[in-house]
Amino acid sequence: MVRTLCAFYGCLLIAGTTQAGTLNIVATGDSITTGYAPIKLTLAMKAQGVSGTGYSIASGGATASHYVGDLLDTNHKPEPAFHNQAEEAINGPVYGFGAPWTYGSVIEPNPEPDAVIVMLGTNDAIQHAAGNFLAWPNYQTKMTGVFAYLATAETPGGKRPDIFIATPIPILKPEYAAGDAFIESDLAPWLRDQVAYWQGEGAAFHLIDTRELLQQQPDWQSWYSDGVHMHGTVGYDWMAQTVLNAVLDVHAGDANLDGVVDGLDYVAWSDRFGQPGNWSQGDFNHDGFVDGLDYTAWADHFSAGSAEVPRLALVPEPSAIVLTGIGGLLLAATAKTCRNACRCFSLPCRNRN
Ligand SMILES: [Ca+2]
Ligand SMILES: [Ca+2]
Repeated sequence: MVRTLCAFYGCLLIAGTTQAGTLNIVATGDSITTGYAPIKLTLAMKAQGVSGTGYSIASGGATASHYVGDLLDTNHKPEPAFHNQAEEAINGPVYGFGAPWTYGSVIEPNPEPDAVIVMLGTNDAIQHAAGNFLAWPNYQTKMTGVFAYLATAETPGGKRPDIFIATPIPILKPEYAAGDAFIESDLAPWLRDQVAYWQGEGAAFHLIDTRELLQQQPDWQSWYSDGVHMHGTVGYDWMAQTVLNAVLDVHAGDANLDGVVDGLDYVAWSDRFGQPGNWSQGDFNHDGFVDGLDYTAWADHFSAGSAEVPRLALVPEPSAIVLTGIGGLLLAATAKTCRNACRCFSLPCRNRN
C-alpha cells in the first residue's frame, strides 16, 4: 500500500493535478515522539505537497506497559490514566501527553490512519539497566502482543494501516549509557527481527532504523538538547522527515518524489544551490539550506528505487523531461565515484574533507 501511496502522490505532483488524496500518519511513542509529532510531521507533509495530517499518541516516559494498558500513565493528560496506546492509535480518541491526536487546536476523534509509527524502547531499556531484569522479557512479551494486534488491526472505518517500527535513537547522556548499550546489543536487533518476522507473515510491517540512519548524519550528536532528546530544530525536523520518507518510501535525493533519484532531482538541487530551501528544492538533510551535504545525499541514493534511469540513459528521447535530465544523467555517471560536490564540480565548499 505504501508504494501505491508513493506512486499516487508522485503522479499527482508530476501531473500537477488537484485531485489530492489525504494521508494520515499516527506516531506513537514516548517524549521523543512528542518532539516531532504531530506538528513537525504535519509540516513536513505539507512542505512536500502531501495532503494529510500527522498525529501523535505519545506519553512522556512511555514503556511497553503503556501500550497494553497495564500501568498507570502518570503523564497522561488531563489526568493520570490507564490507556492502551496501540489500540488508541488505531481507534482513537485519546488524550495523552501534551495534546495527542491534535494539530494546532484541532482534536481528531478518529483520524483513520494510513500509517502507524511505533517508536518505543528507550524507557524499557533504562528500566532494564537499572537492575529490573524482568524488564526485558516483559517488554518482549508485551510488544509481541502489540505487534500481533497491529498486524491485523483495522480502524473503525475498515482501514488496515501500514505499521512502521522505529528503532530508538542513541542515548548520549552518561547516566543513561547502560540503557543505550542494551538498546544496541539487544533491543534494536530484536525490533529489526520482529519486523522481518511479521513481514514473513504477510503483515504490512516496515522498519525505520532511526538509530542507524541518525548515526549516518554529519554531526548528529549536536542535534541533541539533553543527551536523550533532540532539540527542536534540526533534530526533530530530521525525525519528521525520516518518518515521512519511510511512509512515502522515498529516498533522500528524490526532490520531486517520483520514486527515482536521478538527474531531475539534481536539477532541483542545483537550481537552489547555496540558498535556503526545502525538500523539493534540494534540502535533503532538512537543515534548511541547499548545499554540498545535500549533493552527497543525492549521490548516495542515485538511481535508488527504480530501474528507469538506465533505461532513460540507453534510449534518450528528445522530450522535455529527458532533455532536462541530460545534464543530471551525465553528472550521475560520475556520482558513484565522486562523492564531494566541491571537488567534482568546482562548487563553493564548506569545511568538508
Ligand atoms: Ca526524483
Ligand atoms: Ca541541506
